[in-house]
Amino acid sequence: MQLLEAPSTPNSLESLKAKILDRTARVGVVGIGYVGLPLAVEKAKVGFTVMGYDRNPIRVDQVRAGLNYIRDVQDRELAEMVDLGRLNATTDFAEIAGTDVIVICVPTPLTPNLDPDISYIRAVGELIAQHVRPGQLVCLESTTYPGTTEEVLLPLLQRSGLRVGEDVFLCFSPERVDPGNARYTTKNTNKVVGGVTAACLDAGGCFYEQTIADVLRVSSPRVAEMTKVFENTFRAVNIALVNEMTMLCNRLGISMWEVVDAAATKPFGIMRFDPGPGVGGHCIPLDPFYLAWKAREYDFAVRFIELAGEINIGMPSYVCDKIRHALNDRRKTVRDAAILILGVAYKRDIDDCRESPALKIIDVLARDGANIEYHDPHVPSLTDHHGRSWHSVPLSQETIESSDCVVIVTDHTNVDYERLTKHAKLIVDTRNATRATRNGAKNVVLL
Ligand code: SAJ
Repeated sequence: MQLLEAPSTPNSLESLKAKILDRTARVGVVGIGYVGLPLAVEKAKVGFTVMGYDRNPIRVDQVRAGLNYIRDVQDRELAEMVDLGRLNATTDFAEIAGTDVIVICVPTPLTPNLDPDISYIRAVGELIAQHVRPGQLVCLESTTYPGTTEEVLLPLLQRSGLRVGEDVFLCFSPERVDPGNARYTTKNTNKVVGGVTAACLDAGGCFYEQTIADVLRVSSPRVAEMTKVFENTFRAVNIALVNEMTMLCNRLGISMWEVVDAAATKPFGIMRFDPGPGVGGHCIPLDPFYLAWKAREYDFAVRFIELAGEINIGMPSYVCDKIRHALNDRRKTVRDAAILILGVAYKRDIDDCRESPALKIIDVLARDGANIEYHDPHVPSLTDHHGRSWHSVPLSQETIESSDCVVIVTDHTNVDYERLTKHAKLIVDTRNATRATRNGAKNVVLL
């Protein structure tokens, strides 16, 4: 779809850009989570006055008190922005309705049958539409299927009678946050932005260029939406490929871990992915299904997405089979076995358990009658899918030695794998975390 060519009224676009350039533009961020809070702090740091909006009063109170709750945000920077009066938060949408730039960073989950749930986007769109005024820029950042901005948000804004591209401006710019990545942050990860009209794109590009050096302006919101879901589909498919190759290599008596290391020496034409116990987080397991859902509307089956999902979703069960066979080889059953799950976060060195494979592995082992404990230095406690509370146990010598099987599900760096390898009866290592310490030990079984 080509950009609509509605000419913008010079005063609205130019005055908005002038406010952005001289930092008098007030910014509203809807959703101050792992995407919204880093964005809010970065905008405040370059001089904007930012108001975060969230339905969660705890988050709002923490921001107001200058207390950080997102690991990728520097505590000191958030506190400083709050002290300077550049960053605030509210649970009252009316307090951000009048801002000049509204950035939407709300969740885009899936329904139980893997259909997109854009109810959060729609709800915010309705709120914005009730308050929208001339001169505003609305940017959607939530990962979603191509078409959401123009099919869902655009009609809502147009309901106000304002002309999108003349009075009010609408863009899509995907978030590219990699939780726990210290090298690439909201500040230095280049940005893609697509506008409903040329003027929308001009306003959106101008806004993001105030905090990010490399902003790529694309021809439409759909291109920007598709870019994001393609990026995450690329990851999901390649993770599934390495997982499927691991299952094959197990039958061939080949270590896929050694194959991955060897293949990674090729300086071109390949990108490293590692086998794992499954795919967690709130992006990779979900986003590709947004694209698959939209494709079905066009009678198109994205078979890679379906197959990758099938393989990745099946990995926790594969891990449980590995555990079952490893115990069986030692004349033990899963039933009544003392099993320690080491690492429950969905990936290393973070504290997020959403969609974590560990939770699925715990479900299966508990159903089979195992006595389960977990240790995760980043996750002191958690509530599983059944509402049951768990608490991380200390990784003591006694805990290690008394476990019939230690399952490394997340390879946090701050764990003593040498001590673990030395004292555990049996380790099922789904992350090759013991590569430097097992030295041919017979008590370690790799995925
Ligand atoms: N995983 C593997 N093998 C791999 C890579 C990942 O098993 O080789 C697993 C991880 O353990 C984890 C899951 O897949 O359980 C997802 O890991 P991830 O790092 O791909 O996903 P996220 O959700 O933490 O962050 C990703 C971003 N990560 C990277 O690009 C490295 C990026 O794709 C997106 O910006 C982000 O999702 C998002 O918000 O969409």
